Parts: sequence; structure tokens; C-alpha cells
Amino acid sequence: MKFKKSISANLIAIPVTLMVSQPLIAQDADNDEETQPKKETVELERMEVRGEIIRPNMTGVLPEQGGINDAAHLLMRVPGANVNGLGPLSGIAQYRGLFGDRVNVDFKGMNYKPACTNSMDAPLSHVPAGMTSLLKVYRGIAPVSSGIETIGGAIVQETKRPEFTEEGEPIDWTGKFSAGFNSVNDGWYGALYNGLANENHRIHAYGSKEFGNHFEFPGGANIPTKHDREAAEVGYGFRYEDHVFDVDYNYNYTRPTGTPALPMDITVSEGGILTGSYAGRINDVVGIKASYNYQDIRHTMDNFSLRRVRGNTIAQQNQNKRVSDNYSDGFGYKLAIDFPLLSGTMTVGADGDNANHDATVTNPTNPNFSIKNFNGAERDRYGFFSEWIVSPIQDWTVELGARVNHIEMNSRTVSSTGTPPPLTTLANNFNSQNREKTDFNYDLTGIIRHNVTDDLEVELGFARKTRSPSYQERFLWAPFEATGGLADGYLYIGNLDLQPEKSYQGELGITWRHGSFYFAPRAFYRYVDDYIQGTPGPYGVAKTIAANQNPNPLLQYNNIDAILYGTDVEAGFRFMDNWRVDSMISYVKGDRADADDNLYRIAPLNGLISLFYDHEKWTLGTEVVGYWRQGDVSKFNAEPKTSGYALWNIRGQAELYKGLQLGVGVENLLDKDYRVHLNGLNRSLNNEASGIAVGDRLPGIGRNVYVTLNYEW
Ligand SMILES: [Cu+2]
Repeated sequence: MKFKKSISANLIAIPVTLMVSQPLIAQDADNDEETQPKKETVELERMEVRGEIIRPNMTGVLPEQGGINDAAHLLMRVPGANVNGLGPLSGIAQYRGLFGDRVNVDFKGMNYKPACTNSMDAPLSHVPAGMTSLLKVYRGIAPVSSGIETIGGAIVQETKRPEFTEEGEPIDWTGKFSAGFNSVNDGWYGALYNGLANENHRIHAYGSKEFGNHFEFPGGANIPTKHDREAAEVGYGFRYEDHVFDVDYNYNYTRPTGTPALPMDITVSEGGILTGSYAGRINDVVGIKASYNYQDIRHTMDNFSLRRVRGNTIAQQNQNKRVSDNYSDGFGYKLAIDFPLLSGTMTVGADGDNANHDATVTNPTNPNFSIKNFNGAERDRYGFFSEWIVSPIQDWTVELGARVNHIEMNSRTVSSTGTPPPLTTLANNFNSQNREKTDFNYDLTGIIRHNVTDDLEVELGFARKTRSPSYQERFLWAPFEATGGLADGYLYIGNLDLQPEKSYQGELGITWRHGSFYFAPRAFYRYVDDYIQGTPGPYGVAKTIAANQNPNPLLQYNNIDAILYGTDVEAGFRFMDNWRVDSMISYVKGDRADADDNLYRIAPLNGLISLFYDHEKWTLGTEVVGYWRQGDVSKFNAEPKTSGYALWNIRGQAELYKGLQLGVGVENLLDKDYRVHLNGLNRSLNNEASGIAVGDRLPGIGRNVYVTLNYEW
């Protein structure tokens, strides 16, 4: 079948994961297949040990054994992808200049809904890097089946599961223990996985614990960036012939953890995701995948547990203390059926989710002060999609997708007590308006792939994608910084009249591999009609309230037009049997189309190049990560520019004993002092002692020596 051929032809080396042994990768690839009874052969070559393309257009990343706890930070190793790091465990996925709700994160068929109004518990933060077995990113245009709203791309996060044994084989016990230490924050982590399986049943349990102090940098410490998190997962699966059922429960308990880019820090984030899934084939012809999930998350943050609160006297400080309690709960489902159609494969499906958000703001020293920030803010999505992949003539593949989404939003009435009267006026205004909103959106994709030769594939794609406004963008009724983690220090108000975003995207990709060389450049151009962004305006009472709290002009979410374009490239080669060079480069430019401005929070031109020596029992290498200065900053919120920098890392790994791997490395070897453009602006008074004023860019981590130990059986 042409499609299968195209998969193996697309296996190229991705310099995304260092220090990972080949057997581990091969096993993860097996895991991935094993959940889909329809086997697709994915060949792994010796050279391709750093990652793989799981299907055309998809890149896989395995958790690195370096100093990473936050799974979102793995994205820094994917071309075009990056992370908005609000804190050590609060990374928001960014892909080609779009981030937050615009990038779909799939975990076991569900889309996690952060409880925090500022996304401190961003989707990738629910499962730690240590428990993530594979992070997959669709490069370029994400298929319509990959999520309900995928305007900015799609990411899949996976955890380990045992594989069913073959008929007649005994019970198989597999496990993995991993632990590590980072010197830059005296951080420790440990994770233990155990799985038992026979041919019909499988169970697994996972647990992890991680904690660390504030990150150091050459100017001092970035306070607060301490973190403390526990996570666990249990699961049971059952197989009968071609039918596999799985039930998993994934739980996260985050203790006080800093987010210096935001006005508050996490005090508790706690909750779980229950998923049930079925995958099967009927008569070896029709494939069915179905899943259901339920999530229930509680999140509390404050501005005084981990940082100093503003005020010269105790009384002033007490007056400024704030606690915010946030909740999100909801359920989701997905059904996808695939079958042969006109020599291709057709997939049709339905998916949806209902999410409810509540948030209050109180003052622990003043029981009369209470604000209902969000009350029953509801966002319900109902989608239907179809996707057809066909190879009409040899060496040509066509992928066509269509999706319709019906999105319903509503909010209960809000209130404020013990606050200045103008706030009550705003609450009454909000309550008197019609808050029930319905959007009908449709997405279309069309991709053509052509295998010009066995070594060269060319891809041309077009997509129309949509996104309805978030609950914050529609229902933020008073000036707050509850912005899904924008971290620009501005106060925002929502807009009930917002229209959904419509994106039109063109994509050109080339994958060339010849012998031990590979080269895979991609270019894209995107026009977003009704892109949602803050704009200043009169806004009456709200503006008066905002002016008393924040010198910056109040912003309201509005529809503008935006253009994003850029390129991302990965390339490398292997030489003299044991040496390899891998590199990647990412560039994106974001412009406002209807005014003279740049888009906010766009990653500067960045790249990575590495040189490694692979021995049978050990690997040693070095890499340089470079970020150009970012001068194309947004005017609407006076985004500061960032200087460029280069970091030098050294990494080594050795197999001490069968299955036992020791990793050692130094990141930022020269202890460079640098600022990370995507991390947002400092909001913590504690950082002033280290020369980082409120409103300054936050520092990147200083020199970090790490040690990791992994034992797999
Ligand atoms: Cu929060």
C-alpha cells in the first residue's frame, strides 16, 4: 500500500532527543502501535534513534534525561515549536507563533482544560516529563481528526502502558525506575512504573515525585520558581481478539510552585482525569476507536505564600493579599470509524466536550471582600469530522479533511462584595446582557504528498481552521489579569461580541534523505481573519477601575486580522560510523494585518546544532542552542525587546549494566546570563534583589549540572 511506503520513506532523524537509547525508542514505537490493533510497520534505523516521524507530517519527542521536569519544555526540541514558560511547571505550548487554546493538546483522546484562569496548570503540566513516554507534534497542518479546535496545531502526549503478550506466553512484568538531580535548583525527581500483562489483561501503575528550589542564574535566584509535584496513574486494559478496552486514571497533586511571570503562584493544583477507551477492528476491515473522559480539577493560587506582597506597612500588605480558587470540570468523548473507500481510507467521527469553569478572588484578611471572577463559565463543543487518505496514482498521496464544530458558551451571573461600587456596576452590566453565545465553525484541509524519488518527498497543503473565543476572552467582565497566561502585565476585559478566528494556511514541506544525510525544510504562510487580541479603547467605568490598579492602558479582547509566516528546518548527517550531527532552525514572523504592529510573544529566530559520538555502551556529545534577538515586538502592550544568546551544553550517557543507564551533563556550561523572550515579564518583588525589576524579562536558568539514573526491565 502506498501509504505505508510513504511512512517508512518519511522516517528521518529528528535531533530532538538526546541521551535516549535505541531500545527505549523502539519500544515506545511498539507501544504506540499496540494500542491500534491495525499494525503499521514503522521501521527504525540505527541513525534515527533521536526521534521518528510516526506518520507523514508528525514528529516524536521522547523525554530528555536532562534537567527537564515540565513536559512542555520538550517542545523546545521540535522544529517550529516552543514553550511559554510561566514557571517551572507551567509551560504553555507554542507552535509557529500561536499558543494556549490555539494549540490542541491530546492526552488519551482528551483535551485537558486548565482550572487556573491564567493556565498555571496548562495542558502539558498535568503529566510530568518523567511520566511522559512520548510527545508527538504534527508538523505543519494538523489533521481535522487530531482535535476539535486545531487552529495552531496539535500535540499528543502519551504515557507508558504494558503490551499484551502473544498467545501462550507467560505473564510479562515490565518496569522502569528513573531518578535525577539538577544542581541549578537542587531539584530531585523520581518516578516508578510497573506493568503486568498477559494475552488478555494488562494493568499498570505509575508514580512520580519531584521538587526543587528557586532556579539560580548569574545575577542571583529567580524567585519564586520553586516547585513540588506528585503525579500518579493506574490503568487496566482488556483484549478480546481484535478488541482492546482500557480504563486509566491519571492524578496530579501540585504543591506550592512559583510562576514569576504571573501576579500569583500555585498553592495547590489537584485533580484527576478518568479515561476509558476502546480500539478494535471488525472483519479486519472497519476500525473503530472510541473514548470517553472526565476531568475534575481544583486549583488555588495566591500572591503572598511564595513571594512578597506589595505594601510598606503590614496593614497595606494585608489589604493587597489575594487568594483565587479556581475549578474546572467536564467530560469529553470521541468516536472515529475508518474503512476503505475508493482505494483509500476514510475516517468519519464525532467528538465533543463540555467544560465548566468557576473562579473566585478573596482576601484572607478581609472576609467581606469577594469577587466571582467566573461563575459557571461554560464552553461546550460538538464536532463531526471526516478524513480521506488516498493514493490515486503511484507515489502520490492525497489527504482531505472536513470538520464542523458547534460551540455553545454561557455564563451565570457574577458578583462582587466588599469592593468599590464601580465593580458592582460592571457586574450588573454583565449580568444584564445576553451571555449565551453559539458559533458554527467549519475546518477544511487538503494535503498532497509526492514521492519524487525514493529519497525525496514534497508536500503541499492548504487548511482553513477555526477557533471560538475562550471563556476568558468572552466572559472576563471586569479588569483582571485572568488571561490564560498572557503574562504581559496588562489588565484585560472580555468581549461578548467576539467572533471566532478563521485561519487560512498554506504549507510547503520537503523531506530529503540520502544515505546518512537528511534535510527537511518547511515553509508556511497563514492569514488569520478575526484573530483575537487586546486593543485599547475608552471602556468607561472599567477604565477608571483599571487606572486605579495599573498604570498601563486597559485592553479589551477584540477581533483583528493577523498574518504569520515562517520556516522551520531540520537537517543532519552521520559520518565515520559513530559520529552524527543534527540541527534545527525555527523562524516565525507575526504581523497585525489591519494595523502597523507585530503580534505578541513570538519566538525569536532560534536553532540548535549538536555533535555526538555513539558507542555501543555510551554516548557523548555537545550542543549549541542559539536564540537571535527579538526586535519584532508588539506595540499594543509595549512588549520589551530581548537580546540574543547562545548556550553550550554537554551531555553523556553510559549503560552501566543491562538496562541501567547513567546520564550526566552540563547545561549552560558558560553560565551565561540571558533573558527568555517567551517566558513573560517579571511580576515578583522578590526578584528586585537580583536586579530583575517588575516588568523586566525573566532570566533563563544558569549553569546546571544534572545526573540521571534509569533502570528498565
Ligand atoms: Cu493559577
